[in-house]
Amino acid sequence: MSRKEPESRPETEAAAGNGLLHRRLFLTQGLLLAGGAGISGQAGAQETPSAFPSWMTRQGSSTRGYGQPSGFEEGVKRITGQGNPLFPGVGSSRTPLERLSGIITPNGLHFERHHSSVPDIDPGRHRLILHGLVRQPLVWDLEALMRYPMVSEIRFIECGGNSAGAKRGLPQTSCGQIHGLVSCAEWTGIRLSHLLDEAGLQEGAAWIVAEGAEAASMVRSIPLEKALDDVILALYQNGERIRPEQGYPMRLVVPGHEGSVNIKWVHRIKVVDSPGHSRDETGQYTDLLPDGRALQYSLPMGVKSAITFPSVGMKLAAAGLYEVSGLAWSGHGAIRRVEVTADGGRSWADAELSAPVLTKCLTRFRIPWSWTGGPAVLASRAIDDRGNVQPTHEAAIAPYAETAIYHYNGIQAWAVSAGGEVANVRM
Ligand SMILES: Nc1nc2c(c(=O)[nH]1)N[C@H]1C(S)=C(S)[C@@H](COP(=O)(O)O)O[C@H]1N2
Ligand SMILES: [Mo]
Repeated sequence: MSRKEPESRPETEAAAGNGLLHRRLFLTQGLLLAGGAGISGQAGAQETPSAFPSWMTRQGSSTRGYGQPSGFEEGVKRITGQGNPLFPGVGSSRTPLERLSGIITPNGLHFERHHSSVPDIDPGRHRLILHGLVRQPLVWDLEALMRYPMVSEIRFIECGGNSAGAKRGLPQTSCGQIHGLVSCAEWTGIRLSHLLDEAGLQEGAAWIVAEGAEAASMVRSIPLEKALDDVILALYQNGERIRPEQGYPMRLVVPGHEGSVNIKWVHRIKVVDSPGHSRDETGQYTDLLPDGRALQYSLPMGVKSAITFPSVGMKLAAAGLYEVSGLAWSGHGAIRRVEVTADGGRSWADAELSAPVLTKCLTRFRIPWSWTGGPAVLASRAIDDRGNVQPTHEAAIAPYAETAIYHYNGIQAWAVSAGGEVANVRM
């Protein structure tokens, strides 16, 4: 009997340098590879249980009114900042991107950004007012809004200030700490165009200004064209009513546009002929240029990606086969392609995009990698369906003043040392 040889050797199936492999190796020759490339070494470390574990011999717990993750997952938490005692309630928390998989952010881990604090809104007393350049100003309570036709769409929200740390330096924290001001949820609600149509737009209408109902009322302007396109007045987040932190009982979801225009706790929308130049869009979220001028209303977030596994702070246990995985997104449309390098950008291979691949939505990418145990520099480069390519760090910072912090989407590289430690590096 002759043993069947693998159709091609792992070496000849390389997709790019330093161990990046074609995914079909996983699918058709996965076991052969595993046998030869080290996963078995890891699996071998597990002992065969010699006795029944306690959970097989004792009664467990019963049903719960509202479920919680396993106690063993206690470490999977939002990354919260220090806070400032002078501004209680103000601040942000980040999604631990490297502890999650797929594209949906669980509601309890959706990042937060509060400019004053989280109001405790009684939904029975909350009202939404639509006025300004409309034929008929309107006001709704929640009960009235619930009777409108709704849509459900999976969209990311990314703060304009996300990744600012990576723009300025090389934080050795965690992927979520650096890039976790982005999250993704299924938002259900009413198309804003529907409500604007009902009020009837007047001549000259060109922008809307939206205001939140918290104590310091965040205010932001949105071009009418966008408001009539895909903006949602969202009432549900991943199937349940929006969490207080995300804008209970209603928020705007402005797909692909910087987080701050996604007004939470929205209670007033005014149709106007020019942007409002509010405190929240003049003091912040502008892009300072080298000549001292600043760009305003840079609303769509650029095409971007980051490898979440492996990523900074992790340690690879042994040489062998791994699945490199990460997230890509674009405020301009859908992700068309993600390229991955393991040799610091000398060669690139296309990663597999895991379905669903949706517009203005996080997209999960994956590619097998055979780590030799030597140094490697991993990075990803995303391309969207409008042809936008994620820029290098140098290209991303070039147009702006040195102190500019918003809208950074440069390529993120992670170095794997011979010992398996993963660090944040420039490529
Ligand atoms: N009313 C109100 N809306 C708001 C904010 C706020 O402080 N108040 N923060 C904005 C900013 S800067 C961002 S990035 C997003 C964050 O949304 P999230 O907290 O649901 O992640 O909400 C935006 N909408
Ligand atoms: Mo933000």
